[in-house]
Amino acid sequence: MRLKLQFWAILAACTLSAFGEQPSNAQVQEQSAAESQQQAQTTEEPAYPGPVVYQPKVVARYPHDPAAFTQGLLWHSGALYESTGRVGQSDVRKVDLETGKILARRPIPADQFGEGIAIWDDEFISLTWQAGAIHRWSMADLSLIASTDRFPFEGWGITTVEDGLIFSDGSANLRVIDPENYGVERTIPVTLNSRPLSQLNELEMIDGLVFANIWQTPYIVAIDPADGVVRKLIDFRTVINEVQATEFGAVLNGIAWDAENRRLFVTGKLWPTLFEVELIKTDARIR
Ligand SMILES: [Ca+2]
Repeated sequence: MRLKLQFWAILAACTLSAFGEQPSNAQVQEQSAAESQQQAQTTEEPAYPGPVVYQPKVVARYPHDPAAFTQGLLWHSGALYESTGRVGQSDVRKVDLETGKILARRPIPADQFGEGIAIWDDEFISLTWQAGAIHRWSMADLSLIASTDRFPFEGWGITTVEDGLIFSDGSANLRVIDPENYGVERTIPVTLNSRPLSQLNELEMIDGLVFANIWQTPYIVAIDPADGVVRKLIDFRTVINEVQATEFGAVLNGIAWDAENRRLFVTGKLWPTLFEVELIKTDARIR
């Protein structure tokens, strides 16, 4: 009998596993892999419609401010730019990769909860969670250029696409917005194996796919913005186990891409480490 792995069951188990309460999920996956291998030898496998599953290989570790409640992360011109959350503690900052030192920092208004950050032209654009506020910051010195408080969505993650900005709001929809007036130009329902995938959080555009942290899980997915289908799923449990975060909110969150040198960086909220990783393709399947 085929053992079907239900993604949400895995997700629930993995979420617990990330906090050290549920050690058995890896065994479940191993059993599934063994069974599917055995099955492949005896029956005709239909074409696999799901995402290709990857494991991260850590190639470098850098210090990360353990007080940074990371909500947005990007790489630009030799430095990391990060936006952080929590009311009264939110800011945008320029960070030196090698040392983790904060090179410049600007506070987000104290009554707002900072969220994602993205580039548009020579500015950074940052979201807030429930304040309806979007801020524009100078690329030169992070000074505040303009703000609006009329954005009609929750702000979670944001990244840059060719025709605008794309943001998440915790739902299973990504939206492309006009970088000037923030009007919605296109809505992209996101699906994993034909099921809506919600909790989309921090974003990064990499080689034509929108990478997204799935909040409170050990997974980053890569979404095709043309149809919203998840093409890749990266399982970060090994990295999360290394970090051994104990605080409830200290989850994997933060993806940055150095396109010039093809380096992928990930970190988490309140994590002391930022990881440079390569993605290793596996035979694992999500059903
Ligand atoms: Ca990002």
